[in-house]
Amino acid sequence: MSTKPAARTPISKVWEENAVPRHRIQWCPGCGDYAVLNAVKMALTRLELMPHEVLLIGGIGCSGQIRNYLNGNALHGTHGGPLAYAVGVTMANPELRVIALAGDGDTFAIGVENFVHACRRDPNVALIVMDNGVYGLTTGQRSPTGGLGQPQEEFSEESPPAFNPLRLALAAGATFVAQSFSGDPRHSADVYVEAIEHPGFAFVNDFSPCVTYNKFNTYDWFKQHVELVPPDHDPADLQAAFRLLDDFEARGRLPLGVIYRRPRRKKPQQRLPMWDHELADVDLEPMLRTFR
Ligand SMILES: Cc1ncc(C[n+]2csc(CCOP(=O)(O)OP(=O)(O)O)c2C)c(N)n1
Ligand code: SF4
Repeated sequence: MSTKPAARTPISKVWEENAVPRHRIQWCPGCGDYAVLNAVKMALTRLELMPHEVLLIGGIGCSGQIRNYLNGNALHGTHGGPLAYAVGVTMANPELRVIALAGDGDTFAIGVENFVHACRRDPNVALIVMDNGVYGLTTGQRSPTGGLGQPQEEFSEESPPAFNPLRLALAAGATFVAQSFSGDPRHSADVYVEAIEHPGFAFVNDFSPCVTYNKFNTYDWFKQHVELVPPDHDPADLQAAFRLLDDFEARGRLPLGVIYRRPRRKKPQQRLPMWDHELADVDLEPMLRTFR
């Protein structure tokens, strides 16, 4: 028998590999979510986090599948629920890096109240939204961010104007607001690193084209409309963040990068007492005996 200690898999290898073989990934070829997957892997590798230090929480949707393909501990929540679970987990265990990975329908339609209250409560959670403007999994119904960039003199009940998640996040009190694009996963990874390191609620809206159901907001369309946040933008200035959004909107452009970041004003988070006493002091033997 070898006396050599078992070699530990280096962190870079842990995250590099998919948790399932490639043929079991269910996304359509070309879906933007592949680039989000790669960018998340790059970010976690760069942060040198081990899988047990991270909890990945997915919602229901094509986007929610992402947590099945990553090697970390994961929880598959309900549609609209990833942030609710994420807030609960971080209250119970503030040591964990909690990352919610959600769809735009998930976050800005059914889950919008969770989004607004996460912005104002500032939990230590990073949220990455895979924004494709449609409900991909249920075959392409229009989501709140649907219609982005389409001229609309008038609108109907079914097709109201596109919702702007960055403005809502800023108005609701989020302490980190950023945007990225699946066509540039290296830039996305840079943004995710900052989001995951942010001590508070960090929201990243990642444009992740649905190649099957959104034939307007394609990769080419995004390439023509995205533009990096200028280097002289001061992300610590809330009014400057709103001005930046006004300026980009007036020019028909979509900003990529960190739009707003401010230190949290919140008192250090306390671990919620889940039991009257610590489990370490409880004799579990009598209970376990009943199962033997
Ligand atoms: C409570 C509830 N309502 C509706 C559904 C049906 N449903 C499943 S996924 C989905 C929308 C998915 O769209 P989105 O969140 O944008 O994610 P995508 O599939 O585009 O990544 C809906 C409406 C559900 N599973 N649960
Ligand atoms: S339906 Fe759209 S969002 Fe879903 S996997 Fe296919 S391309 Fe991606």
